[in-house]
Amino acid sequence: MTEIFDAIKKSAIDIKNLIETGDTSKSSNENSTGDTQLKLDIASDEIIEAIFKNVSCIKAIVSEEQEKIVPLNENGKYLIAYDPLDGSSLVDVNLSVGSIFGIYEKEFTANNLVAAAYVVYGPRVELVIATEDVKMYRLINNEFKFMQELKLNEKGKLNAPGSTQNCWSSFHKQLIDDIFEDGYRLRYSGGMVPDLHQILLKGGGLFSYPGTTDRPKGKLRQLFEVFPFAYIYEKANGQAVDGFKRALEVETTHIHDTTPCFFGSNEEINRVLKVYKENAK
Ligand code: AHM
Ligand code: MG
Repeated sequence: MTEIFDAIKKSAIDIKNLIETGDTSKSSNENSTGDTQLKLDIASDEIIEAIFKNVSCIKAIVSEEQEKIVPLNENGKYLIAYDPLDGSSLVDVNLSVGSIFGIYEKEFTANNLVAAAYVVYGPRVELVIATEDVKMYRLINNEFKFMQELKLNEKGKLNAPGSTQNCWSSFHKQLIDDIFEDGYRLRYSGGMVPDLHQILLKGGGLFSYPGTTDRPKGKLRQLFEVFPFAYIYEKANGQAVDGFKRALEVETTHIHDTTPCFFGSNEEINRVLKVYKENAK
C-alpha cells in the first residue's frame, strides 16, 4: 500500500499548488449529487486520477465528482473512493479544505475498507493515514514528515453540529442543546476535514451530520466521506455511528449513497446512541 500513500502525497502537493493559484469559479457541470462543480473540484479530480493511473496495485477508482467507477489496472488489488476537494466552496473565503481517500479491497462496501487517509489544506498541509494506527504527517519543504500518532480521549470538549438546524428533529435539537449546556464549545467551519481534524487533534468531542426533514439520509457520502473517517476514528480509539449502529455497518446500494453520521470520542457517541435509541421511531 506504500505506493498508494506515495501517490496521495504527490497529489496533495499538486492540489496545494492548485488551491493557491487556481480559479475558484463555478463550472457549468453538476456532479452525481446535483452540486454545481467548481473548476477546482474538476481540476483536483483530474490530478488524482492521473497520478493513480500509474499505480499498478489500484484496480479501480471512484470519485465524488464522477458518475461511475473508473477501471484502472486489471490485476490491481485495491479500489479507491475519494473526494478530491471536500468543502471546495470554502476556498474563496480562504478557509481550510481537504481531500479524503477510502482504500477498499474486492468491493466498495464498508466491510471491505482496509485503510483510509485525508489531507488538510490549511495554513499548513497535513496528511493523516490510518491502517492499524493513525499517523499524522506535515508537509515541510515539499516532503511529508511524520509528526505524531493520533488517539482520542474518552471524552472531549468540542461540538460540531452540521446541517440546517430548522430541519433537525426535536430530539436531535435537544441532544445538541444538552451538549452545549454541559459546557462544550462550538467548533464548526463547514468543512468536514478540518472539523474532524480539529476534534482528533484536540482529543475529542462530537461531529454530527444527522438525517433531517430536508435530507432524511443526511448529506455526507458513504464511500467518499463517511466510511474513511469512520475507519480513522475507530482506529484512533473513537467511534463513528449512523445514530443506531457503527457507520462501518451501513449498507451501500449505490456508490453515491449518503448516510446520517456522528463521529467522536466514546462518551459523546454513547450519548448519541442512547438518545437516538430512546427517541427514534
Ligand atoms: P462537499 O463535498 O460538497 O464539499 O460537501 C461536504 C461538506 C462537508 O465538508 C461539511 O461537513 C458539510 O458539507 C457541511 O454542510 P452544511 O453546510 O450543510 O453543514
Ligand atoms: Mg465532499
